[in-house]
Amino acid sequence: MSILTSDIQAALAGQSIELPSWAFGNSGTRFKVFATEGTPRTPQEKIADAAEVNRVTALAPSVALHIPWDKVDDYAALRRYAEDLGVSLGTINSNTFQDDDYKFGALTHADDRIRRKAIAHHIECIDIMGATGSRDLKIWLAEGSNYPGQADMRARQDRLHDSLTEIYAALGEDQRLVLEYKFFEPSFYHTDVPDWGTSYVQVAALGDKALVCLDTGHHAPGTNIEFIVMQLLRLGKLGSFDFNSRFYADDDLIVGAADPFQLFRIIFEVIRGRGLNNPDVAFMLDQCHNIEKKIPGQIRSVLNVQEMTARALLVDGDALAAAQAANDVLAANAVFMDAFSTDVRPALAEWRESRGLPADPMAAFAASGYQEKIEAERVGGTQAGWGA
Ligand code: PSV
Ligand code: MN
Ligand code: MN
Repeated sequence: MSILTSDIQAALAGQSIELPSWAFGNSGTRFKVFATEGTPRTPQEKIADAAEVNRVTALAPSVALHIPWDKVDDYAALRRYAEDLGVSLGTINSNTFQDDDYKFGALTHADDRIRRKAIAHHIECIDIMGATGSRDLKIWLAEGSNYPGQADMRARQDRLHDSLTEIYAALGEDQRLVLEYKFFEPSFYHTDVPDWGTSYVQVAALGDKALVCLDTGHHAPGTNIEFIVMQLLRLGKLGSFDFNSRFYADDDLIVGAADPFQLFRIIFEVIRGRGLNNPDVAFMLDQCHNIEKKIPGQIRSVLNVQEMTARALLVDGDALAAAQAANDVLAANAVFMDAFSTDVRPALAEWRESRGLPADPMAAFAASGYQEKIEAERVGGTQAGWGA
């Protein structure tokens, strides 16, 4: 009998992870953007690549877009194109970080003309959401200051609130806004939305359709991220995840690559807080594949999430509760570690096959010939994105 009980299998079958369109484009470090052969030249080609990840895993049925990186004339047509490939268009990410006007801020800018321009961009994103059928607008702000005394931090919070209030008012009934925090970069002294507390305070002031986005790479080293996950779920304010992993800063590496145990702990709290397969909590990746091939990089990523989800579902909740109630520190920790230390890969492979999926999605993609085909076909031109 499989170690994956029918309840665990049902939970795994309900899992879906949104892929970022920009993971398929060329991206870079601050120093160099390496071109990868076969890189998409259009938003359509990025979506086609994302659909491949879903084809071999059944884990990734939607694709997030970044505006203006994925700007097209006809978003309804883009939606039909995606749906024909078996995926939907998901979160719309705004972008106020690549325009000279925003050197000193966008939604917090002291100059009303620039602030209005940034608000208008977000309202345009909401219009796009109507055409793409997207529910969520994700806002990450590259705003802050580099030197003490440079900016009136308090006035900027007030302007941020005013700007977000206008954007919030433009949301449709079934649309939401998620505000992403990041503790530093590109500003190094202060950031206007540096932490979950600030994001929470700002979204709580708006209403029920405004929530927090937690990007796993956006915390200081050593931060207990699963505690934040627990708290936001407890408050009903965790709207979405941007998954990735990091060794040093905002590395945007493959989720689960740097610290699989951290991913396990996060997913354990998601399960504990009833956030798994809860439509109110979106699971997204926010990654860049600078030196590895991008489609296999995304396949590896969703499989890592699936693997740690299976392990977290194996935690014996009754035994854990009993050990916690008895203050049996070592027994409680052992229950936790037993689940984390279980190799679920053979059971997952078997389960995938039983559902008509490849037991080894990485191998299935490699054997499909898709990578060779795009490398031969896509010559010339790169899509806008990081480094472009
Ligand atoms: C910022 O570092 C961020 O995490 C935001 O989510 C952006 O939209 C994204 O990266 C772009 O990769
Ligand atoms: Mn992010
Ligand atoms: Mn980031």
